[in-house]
Amino acid sequence: MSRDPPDDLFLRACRGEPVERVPVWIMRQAGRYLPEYRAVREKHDFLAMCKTPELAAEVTLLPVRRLGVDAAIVFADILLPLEAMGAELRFLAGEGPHFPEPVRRYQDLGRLRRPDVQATLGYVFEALRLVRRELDGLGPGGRVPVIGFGGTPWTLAAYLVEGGGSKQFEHLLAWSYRDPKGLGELLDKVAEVSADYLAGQLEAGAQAIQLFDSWGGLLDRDRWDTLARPPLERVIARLRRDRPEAPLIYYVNGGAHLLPALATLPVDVLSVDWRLPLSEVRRIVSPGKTLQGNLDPAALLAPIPEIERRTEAMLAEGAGGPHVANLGHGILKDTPPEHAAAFVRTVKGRSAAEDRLWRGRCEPNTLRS
Ligand code: 1CP
Repeated sequence: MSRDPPDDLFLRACRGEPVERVPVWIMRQAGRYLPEYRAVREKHDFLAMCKTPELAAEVTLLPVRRLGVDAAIVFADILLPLEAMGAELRFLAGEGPHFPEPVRRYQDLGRLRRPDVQATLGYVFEALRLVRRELDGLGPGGRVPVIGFGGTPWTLAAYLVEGGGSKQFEHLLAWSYRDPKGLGELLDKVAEVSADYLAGQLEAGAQAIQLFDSWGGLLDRDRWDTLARPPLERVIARLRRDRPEAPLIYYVNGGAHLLPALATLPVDVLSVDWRLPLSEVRRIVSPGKTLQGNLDPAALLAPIPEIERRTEAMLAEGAGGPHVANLGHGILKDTPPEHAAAFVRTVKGRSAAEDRLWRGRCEPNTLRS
């Protein structure tokens, strides 16, 4: 049975099927650049928002209504399953995520458990169910699919070992050279829980999954293949087995040197940063692979005519095969929302007047009424 929604352009492009035009969405589209997001965020802390399904669903839908993107992405965070495994997680104002007790050595693995994901992360599943219900109620052009997501085992381990974000990731890299087998066990544990969590998201209604490998680019190609790939492939195999029809998207930041290895990763879509033009990525991977990306997020800080020009150039670069338009990394928090709208409008080939008309049809339809 097909679970595709009526506006399934994005899913068809992911699968490399024929499409009327290139679909578009924006990584971190529900975040801090939106005044509506900041208004909700003023009243609730970030983790509370993630853990309150009504709020998470409301925020998920903001960019669908405001920008007319072709997919929603559930409002959550890649680090939530690590908290469910027993690692205390805090989000410090202005500083991002923090694990006060990082996992730095083999002996620390005993502190991590394999949780029941329904009991510990069920709030994300509930948010997905609410999002699906709301999207089904929107008009034509708004009944778009919802993407679930998680971090790759390597990227999740990076945060858990460092205790948060980092410039050099020296604890992680030191462990990887000192005791690759021990670190491998951590990656396996994280992979197991990630697979349960992502399978749960698909079960709850996510129609595609994006795997964020934000720090995969720290590794050279051989070490990516031996350390990062095996646990990632186990996650992929589980999702393929459970729900073969759901497209899988793999995103890497700073990973141009990994492309020859990524060409053989069993995913539907390769999502890349802006550092190589899409035509060159295609030459390295394969002409038939769906590519996602890859406008430089900083380009959305340019004047609107320049955004339009660069977006057209990106579309031309991607035209050699299936393409989902997006940025090369998350949208920057100082991006004016009208600039994000210009990006989406340009991909859709719409005028500003048509864009306003569309938005008028997607009036909020509040969840808590
Ligand atoms: O309001 C706030 O202060 C919180 C900011 C914020 C938001 C809006 C964080 C903290 N996470 C999120 C949501 C989020 N995170 C989404 C929501 C859906 C969307 O609209 O796209 C997604 C997909 C993520 C994914 C995520 N979280 C990644 C992978 C993508 C990437 O940027 O490379 C990573 C690395 C994280 C960890 C994280 N969470 C938050 C921050 C600031 C960070 C980065 C920490 C760092 O490396 O310094």
